[in-house]
Amino acid sequence: MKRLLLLIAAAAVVFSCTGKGAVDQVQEKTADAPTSRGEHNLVVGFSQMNHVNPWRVAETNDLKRKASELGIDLIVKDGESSQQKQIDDIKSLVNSSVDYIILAPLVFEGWDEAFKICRDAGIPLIALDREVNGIPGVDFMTFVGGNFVKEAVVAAEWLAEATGKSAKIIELQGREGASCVFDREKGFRETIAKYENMSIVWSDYASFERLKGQQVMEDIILSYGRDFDAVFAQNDEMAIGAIQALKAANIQPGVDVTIVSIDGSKDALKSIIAGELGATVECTPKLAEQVFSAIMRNELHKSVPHRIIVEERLFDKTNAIENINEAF
Ligand code: GYE
Repeated sequence: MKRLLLLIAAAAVVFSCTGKGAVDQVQEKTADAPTSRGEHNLVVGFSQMNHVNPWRVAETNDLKRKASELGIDLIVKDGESSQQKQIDDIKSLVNSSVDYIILAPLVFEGWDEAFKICRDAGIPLIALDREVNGIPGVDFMTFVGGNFVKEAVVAAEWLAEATGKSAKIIELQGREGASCVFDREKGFRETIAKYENMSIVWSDYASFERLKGQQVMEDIILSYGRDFDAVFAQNDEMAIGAIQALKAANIQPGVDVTIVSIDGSKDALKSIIAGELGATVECTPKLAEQVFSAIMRNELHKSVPHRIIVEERLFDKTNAIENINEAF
């Protein structure tokens, strides 16, 4: 029910911000915002869910970079892949009297206590890179991130094209209960449903981690077998792990099996150049510009869009080389 409210509230926002143009507009209007309150620098707390993959590390580093450029103090907490630890981290940030809290939430549900603590303390909360089940503008100020459904639609359409609309697919999902996981599942599955010869023959979770991706792929080959011709991994790290498992089983990635994933990491682009990964849909961890623009707007008492969605590209063999240097 609350998810429905979230969608209605999001749809009703007057100031919708999709794409780089809209973000630039926000940045332009906030260039003169103060980054201190009276005597003290703005203090922003960041509850990161973990640092288990390069994406998470890149996201934290990008926030640190931008905060230091603006003269804002950033306090980073590592949730160690535990929602309870993240809630405790938020309590501790509230006790430290930070001015804002950014939350990169492990899962979608179960943040009501955190919302209330922040609301009671008058500290605006920003949901970053994954969504939370709450009401924007009430439970949290804004969500900054990608369009996960769209990412998976683009991945599925690429796969349809690459396989002549015929593929038995292994799906590697990230972590159960995360918004990007069920949105990517939805986008991918609804898209391949349009093609009668495309189907998912096996699906499993691999925590968005490389080693897990490798282990899960090894297990799939053992228990399901080799009767598949494509892999859709919900992030690059799991795809790269799966590629290692395929090679170890003498299945040639890029030849016997077509692989598509999401994120656009440097290692993924290298793998595309090596002819192993077929394509990756960008999901950028570099969200600091948008996050701090939202904070600056709020400091200026200007309206902040409830959803700030970034544009994302597709990388394949046609553009991997030209984009590798800027990849994370
Ligand atoms: O794709 C993955 C990360 O939440 C959008 O989480 C993010 C996802 C990203 O661990 O690599």
